[in-house]
Amino acid sequence: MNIKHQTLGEFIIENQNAFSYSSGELTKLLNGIGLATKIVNQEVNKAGLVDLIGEVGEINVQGESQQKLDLIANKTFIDTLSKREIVCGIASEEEESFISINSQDKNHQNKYVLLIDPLDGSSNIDVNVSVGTIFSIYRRVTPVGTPVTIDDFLQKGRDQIAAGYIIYGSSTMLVFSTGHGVNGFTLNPGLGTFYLSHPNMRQPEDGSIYSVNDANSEFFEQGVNDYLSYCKKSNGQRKPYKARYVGSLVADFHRNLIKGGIYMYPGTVSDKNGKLRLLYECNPIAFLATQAGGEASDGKNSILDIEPTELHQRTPFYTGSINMIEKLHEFLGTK
Ligand code: AHM
Ligand code: MG
Repeated sequence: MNIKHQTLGEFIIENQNAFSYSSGELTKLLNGIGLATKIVNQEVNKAGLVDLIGEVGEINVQGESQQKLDLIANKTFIDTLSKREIVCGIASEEEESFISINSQDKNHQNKYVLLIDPLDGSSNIDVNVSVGTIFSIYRRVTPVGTPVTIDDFLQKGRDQIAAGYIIYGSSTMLVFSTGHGVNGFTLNPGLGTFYLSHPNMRQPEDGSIYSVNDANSEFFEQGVNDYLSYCKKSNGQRKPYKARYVGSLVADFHRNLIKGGIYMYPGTVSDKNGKLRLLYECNPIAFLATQAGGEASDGKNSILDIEPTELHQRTPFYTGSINMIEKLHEFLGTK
């Protein structure tokens, strides 16, 4: 088959045997995510047309104001996946606690839990800049047929079965990995079909883009600022790196994945663990980065080795081209 014409559905069926613990369940789950994505995509695209923009006024569990599309995306993913009984539990960045699905039904044999940031970078919605969805899938650690517990969600990133993101950008793309490389699919909006457009994505080992909220630099540790000065300096071999930061992790990561670069959200003096959530944002992106030949760390260790202790835990986050992360670690003294 000509790879250019392969649909998401065909790709999933063709690669089913490569999925860990394959039983058709992960296939259903990925198809369910694809379906929910198309619904959310329609809403995101309509945002400028109808009165969907603006804050609802509610404050989410992180203490941030939620916008309508956050709520719509959250509900769409939860409804689509729970009604189809594809997963046994869902944890969302927008929900205080995890949701147990059909926990009373002893016949409910589903093995997977989903962790999701339904709409990341949502402050960009009302200015028409790309936003994204990030998801992470684990095999439950408690017995099937029993209610899920917090232990099913507090797993190390290294134990992810699959992870991915959707970028609602100039095109809508679904990028995911089941532990056998990273593949990207682009939505044909006319047909409502995802096509394999970026097979076997690899992050260049070197890059010349750095993505960070530079305005916070007075609060960064010295090593981070020394690395930033290094990025901004030319030398005999190269020009200064390019600064690119739109404030949507998915968009900034996607660019750096394709072109080569580094994304940073360091801790600050007051917020030692930075802003990003380990389970909903950092682990899935770290899984993809390493599957594509890149790296992700908290400044010392691999993100994927962190033992989570709470659902909404935050961590400093650095991800990108492997040689750039290594250079950063030199400046941080953690090489
Ligand atoms: P959110 O989950 O509230 O959308 O926040 C996460 C986002 C990331 O997508 C982005 O990289 C970062 O926050 C931007 O934060 P800042 O505005 O502090 O630079
Ligand atoms: Mg987020």
